[in-house]
Formats: sequence, structure tokens, C-alpha cells
Amino acid sequence: MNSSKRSLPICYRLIPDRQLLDEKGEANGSELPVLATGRRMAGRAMYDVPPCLLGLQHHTVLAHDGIRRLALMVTSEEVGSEFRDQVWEVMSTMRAILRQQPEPMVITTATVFINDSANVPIVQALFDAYFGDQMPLTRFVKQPPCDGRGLAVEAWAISTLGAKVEFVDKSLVTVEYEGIRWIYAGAGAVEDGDGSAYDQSAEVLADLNSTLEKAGASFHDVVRTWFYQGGITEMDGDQERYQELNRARTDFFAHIPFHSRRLMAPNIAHSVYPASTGIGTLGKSLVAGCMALQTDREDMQLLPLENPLQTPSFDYPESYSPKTPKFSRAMALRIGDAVTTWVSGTASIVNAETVFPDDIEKQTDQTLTNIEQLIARENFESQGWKGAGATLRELAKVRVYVKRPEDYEKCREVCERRLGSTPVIYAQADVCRADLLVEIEGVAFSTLQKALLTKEKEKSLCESASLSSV
Ligand code: 3EB
Repeated sequence: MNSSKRSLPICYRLIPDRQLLDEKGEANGSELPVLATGRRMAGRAMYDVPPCLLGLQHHTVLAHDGIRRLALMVTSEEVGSEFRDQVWEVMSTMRAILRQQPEPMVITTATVFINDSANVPIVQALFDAYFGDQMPLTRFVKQPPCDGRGLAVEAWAISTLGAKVEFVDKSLVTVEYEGIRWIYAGAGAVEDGDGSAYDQSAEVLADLNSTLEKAGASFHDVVRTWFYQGGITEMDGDQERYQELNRARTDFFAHIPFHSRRLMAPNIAHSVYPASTGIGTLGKSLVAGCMALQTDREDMQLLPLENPLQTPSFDYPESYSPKTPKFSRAMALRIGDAVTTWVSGTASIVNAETVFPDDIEKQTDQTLTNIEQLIARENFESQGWKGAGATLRELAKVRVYVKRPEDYEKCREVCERRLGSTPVIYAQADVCRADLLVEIEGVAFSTLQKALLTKEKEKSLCESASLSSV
């Protein structure tokens, strides 16, 4: 790694130009978009489209190690337009952002927050037409965007100059660059299942595992999971559906040595699980996804982070959950001097108890304080990494799950005050405890503080990484 690469900022934001919508870089609303494959989109009559405008979007550019990535948060400009016009706007906007980049890029994963499952086929049809055989791993999440729009999309893109992307099938995408391999897997259906919550969860976990195996990976390699569970607080027999998910996950994780990987920071004094989000959706389906990581690089290390303000989820008292949730509060990854921190779904919980029931402003504020303390430099330092850490404003993107639609404005006010211009999607969703009104997750990017990371310390960090492989 040379020093000019190292001095690049790893995280910055751009506002795309409205003009960058067609081949020549001239605004031309009557043209159909060009597909990812270079062909022009078919079916103009079927999707009789409005002028191709740029919708609402925020995106973050992540450039590190010569690899350019984007986090895109996109929705339509118009609130009341027909659903498929909104999808169209979203697609055009994603394309405009990609075309504005100095390198060719593809979208690897997409999470579609959607108001009504009846609209899923409309998105699917447009995605099929646009992406063709480069279909990102797409999760449809039945959570209406809080702003009244029909859909909002979070997508991640990567440069194809340095990275090799394989679209294996609709539940598996792999990305390789610089000796690092990411495996993105999805499982579960948007349609409601009819089995028990335990069976549904066990099946989805087993599916994720076999999908990972198809890519030569396994659950051992997983760093982040998401569970979107319909009817999360509803009863299934004498337990809540979420508690049944926890029971299935506990059984499934019992034999998975997440901590045995060479990549893990040494001397971790507690259980190691992936970072995670567990959140409700409309209906009774279960959709899950995970991200796995494989590498032989010596300058990389993983650190599962716990929160100084919160009891580890896996140590919650039995009175709260017979089989505890199994996740880390965050998972941090160090690549050279760059640190990426996946922050788990975080709620207004102090120790193991919900605080401020029925007060959305205080719950939002407490949740953000929990995240702030979790990713703070002091917390990293006390858990083994010196010079790491980020502030709330360094989050590259955030998702806010709001339980009651009427709380949205108040919640957003607090988030905007504390997060600044971070790209955010607000979606309406039940949280796993009846008294929780909001849950927030995000990803932070930062660089190790050079002042704190002397050459010697850097060397010892690398050595401890290689030592733990023995
Ligand atoms: C909590 O802190 C809130 O079940 O995977 C947050 C993140 C929550 C992940 C999960 C649940 C999960 O307990 C809920």
C-alpha cells in the first residue's frame, strides 16, 4: 500500500448534478435509461414514464485502498405519484449517481423498504429489466417509509475496476478485491409463512448457511446479520415470535465458533457473535440477510464491540428472554489504518431495561447516546483498539426504524440535530419490545489516529493478528 493511496479521504459526500441523466450527460427526459449491461431499457409502453428526473437521494462515497464504494439512500422526489413512477425515479436516480462516478460501478446489494407487499412485483419487474444478469442481492422489507413515499432504497455500489463482483443467484453475491472476499447472502420470503416462528427462523438460518456454503463460506465467516420479522411482538403459542427467533438462533449459533477465526482480535473476554438487527415488519414473513468476510491479509482484524451502557444482549436476564438474543453491539473491521464499524440495531435500553417508555424524543436521544458511546474512542480503547473510534457525524449511513407513524417528525428532529447531514432512511416498523418506540443502526468509517498509532503499535497490532492464526 503506497502513501498516496493512504492519504485519500475515505468518506465524503457529493450532491449529484441533475443533468447527468443520459448518455451525453445532457438532461433528456424522454430517453429510456440504459441498462447495467449497456442495452437500453425495453418496455417503454408498459412503463409509460414521466420525465426522467433525479429523485431525493443522499449518498456517501467511500474510497479506501484504491477501492471506491458508495452507500446510496434513494427515494422519489414526489410523494403522491403512482408507485411505479416512484420506482422509476428511484432507478433513474441510482443510475445518475453511478454515472457521475469517475469509475464504472455496479450495485451489489439493495434493501427496498416498501409500503405494501402488493407492490413488490412492480419493483421486481423494473429491477429485472434494469439490472438483467447483474441483479444485486435484494431484500424486500415490508416497512413503509415514514415520509409517505411508497418505497425507499438503500444500496451499496462498488467500482468494477478494482473489484470482481459475482452475481451468483438472487440470494448470493460475492465481491473480491485486494485479497478480501465479501459474501452477501439472503434468505426468507416476503410472503407470509404458515409454520411456527421457531421453524420459520430455523429454516431461514439453515438457508443462509447453505447459501454461504455455495460460495465456499460458512456462518463462521459472518460479521453482520439482519432479521426482518413480521409480527415480531405477536404471540406464537405461549411465546412472542421474537423470542422464538431467539430460541432458534441460540440453537443454531451453539455450534458456530465465530471467535475461532484468525481475523478476530485476540483476548476477547466475552462471547463473540455477529453484529445484528432484529426488527419487525408488516405481515408474518421472515426475511434475513448476512454479510460474511474471508481474507488471508495480515493487516486486517475484527473487533466485536460491546456497549458500556448496555448489558450484552447474550447476557440479558432470563426474565426478559428465555433464550437470549445473540449479537454483538457492533462489529469493527480494521483494514490497514481504515476502520469500518457496523453498528447493530440499537434501542433505548440501558443495562437491560427499556428507558423512557412512551417518550419518542427521549428514546431517540438515548438511542443515539448509546451509539455515540459504543463507537467512541474510549470504548474502542477499553476493548483493545487504540486510536479507533468515530463520532455520530461520521456515520456513513443510518437507518431509523420508528414504531408509530405519528412519532416520525419528533424522532427526525432529534436525529437531524445529532447526526447532521448523514444519509438516513426512516421506516415504520415494530420493535421487538412493546415499550420500544425506535431502533437505529448504521455504519461508521474512520481512520486510526496516526498520533496514537505509532509505527511500533501498528506493528504489534499486525503481529497479534498473525499470532492468533497459529
Ligand atoms: C436490543 O438492543 C434491541 O435480535 O438481532 C437490536 C439488534 C435488537 C439486534 C437481534 C435485536 C437484535 O435488544 C433489539
